[in-house]
Amino acid sequence: MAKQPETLTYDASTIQVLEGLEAVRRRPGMYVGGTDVRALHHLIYEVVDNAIDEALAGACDRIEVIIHKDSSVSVIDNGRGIPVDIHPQTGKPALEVVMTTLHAGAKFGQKGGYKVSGGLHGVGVSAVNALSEWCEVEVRRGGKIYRQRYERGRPVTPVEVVGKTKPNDTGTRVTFKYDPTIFKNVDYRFETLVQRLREMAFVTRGVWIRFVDERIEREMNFYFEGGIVAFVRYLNRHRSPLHPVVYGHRVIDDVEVEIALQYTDAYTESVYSFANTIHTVDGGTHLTGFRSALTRTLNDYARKHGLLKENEPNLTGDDTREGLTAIVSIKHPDPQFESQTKVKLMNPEVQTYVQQVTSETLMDFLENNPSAAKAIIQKCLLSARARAAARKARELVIRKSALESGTLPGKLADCSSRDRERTELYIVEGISAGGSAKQARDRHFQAVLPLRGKILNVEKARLDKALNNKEIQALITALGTGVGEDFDVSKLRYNKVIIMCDADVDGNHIRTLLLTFFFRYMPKLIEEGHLYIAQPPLYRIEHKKKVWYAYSDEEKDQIVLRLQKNGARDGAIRVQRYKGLGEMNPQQLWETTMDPDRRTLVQVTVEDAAEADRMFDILMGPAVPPRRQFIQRHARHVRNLDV
Ligand code: 0RA
Repeated sequence: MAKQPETLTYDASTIQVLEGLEAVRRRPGMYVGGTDVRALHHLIYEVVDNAIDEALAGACDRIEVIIHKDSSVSVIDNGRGIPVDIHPQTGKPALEVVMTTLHAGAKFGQKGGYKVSGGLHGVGVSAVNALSEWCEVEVRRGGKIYRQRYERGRPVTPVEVVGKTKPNDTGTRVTFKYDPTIFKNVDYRFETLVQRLREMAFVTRGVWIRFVDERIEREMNFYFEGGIVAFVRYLNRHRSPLHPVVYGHRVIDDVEVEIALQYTDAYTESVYSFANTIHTVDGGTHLTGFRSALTRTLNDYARKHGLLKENEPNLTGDDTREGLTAIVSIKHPDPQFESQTKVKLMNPEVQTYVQQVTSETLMDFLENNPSAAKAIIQKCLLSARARAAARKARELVIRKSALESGTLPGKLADCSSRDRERTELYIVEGISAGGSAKQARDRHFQAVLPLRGKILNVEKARLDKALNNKEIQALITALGTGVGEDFDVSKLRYNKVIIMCDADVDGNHIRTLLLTFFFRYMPKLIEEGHLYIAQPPLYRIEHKKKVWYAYSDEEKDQIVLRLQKNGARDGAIRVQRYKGLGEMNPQQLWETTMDPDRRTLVQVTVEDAAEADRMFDILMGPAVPPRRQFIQRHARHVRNLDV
């Protein structure tokens, strides 16, 4: 059947072939990704890929891989067998062309319904041949057994008929010994091959792969009727699944898409993607499509069924991957890989296809299995919360180290005394009020830290935002205590920390924010009675050059009534309502709000930590009345504290 020349003649096509194989030997990196142990294994994968291609074409259901004692390898399949008839363009047997010509693999047999191929862009088995010290191929086809031998890629025998077999016994046996002058100091690893061959068996349902390592006399057999569903079950064999494996399968535009997924109570993600049975280690468009569909579908379902409340943010990709085990496997007639080593799939259309299959399959499962759906969503929510907590803790650590620099903030007008029993820090809202306070204070024992009100004056400012705020950071540094777990009250630089804000809405907000901050990050400061709220007067009452201050409406009414009883004319009593600290001159500010002999301070107290936690919600909640109640209930008025 095949032409059998007496001697091997070197014609033009032969020279081309030799140049091609020489190129592979000179630059193995371009064809198998190098000369290391990974590339060495690649030789086996390349031949097995060809056999798997036969399986994908429905022509093969049995593959054997045998590592012999001398580290030569046989890959045996029961596919159609490499064609042996004369190839018209070269006048040579197809077998020789396939084994010696680059890009002559799958493309060659396209007419034979050879649609899907994992082969290396058709570089294929000829590259393995080129990198082998010797190689022998035996083909069973058309009732005959053919054989050819090669050394370093060159044929050293013609394609010969070496025997007979039954017409329906077809297949290929490739035996090769890697070239030790190219692959130095390396050898095959049993475990690496076991893993890869197992994967291939999983994603090629119904193929039996037998693996024998004669060097160590070990044998493994892989056959998975369940395909990738069995793969997911296998990966989860030591974990506790939350539901049965979800499986989807569809062919869209000649691209076969298969997905299988299952959540367990674990925290790790085990998602593997395959393209034409090749494990795409770096993922690609199929994996991207799967992930985006997964997150979107879970969010859609969770919203629709009220498992995610309106005020809760969407689950993120990270949230939906914890505890997830999944296989995404696609088979494409023309796969585009990022590199020769086939680790990342690039075909853009595949993303949409996988998205479609994943969304439909998963939504269908969720709608029909509400209790499993609930378990999955709850698992995702739990991981979202854990992630948020971890992030906060991390940010706090970063912030803490930034705050431990020890240099006092520039805006702080410190006091001269270091007598911790007497010193006070006024935290003042607004730059102008801060200026007045600096002039009004007794600089011997009173320090002033102005805070830019506008920055903090965000309605319901988030606490973590506040912690990132430069103003709050200045405050922490000024106090000297550190924050959170590292808070050390013995390092507190002042005996009294006094919040001084306007008595208006803005002042209320900033006070609430500061209180919340202290509750959360410096509860000890409150427990040990160091935190106070200054009480600027609401009214100034003047009569005949004499001045009174009132801190409430009732107090104002009482003063006015007393003056009237003493015969004061209405026109002679001047009542001024203070809208803010800025309306007072330094002298007035001193007399009314800062002079220890005349001021009113509200001491903030907290009974216990549990109580403080509840208060946090009250303080940060949107409703104003409970917040006001809180401040009234947990603060006690102490007039003339130092008297
Ligand atoms: C070219 C064309 C066909 C099959 C193969 C090569 C082939 C290569 C290898 C390598 C190892 N095992 C293999 N099995 C097949 C198509 C054959 C046809 O159409 O009949």
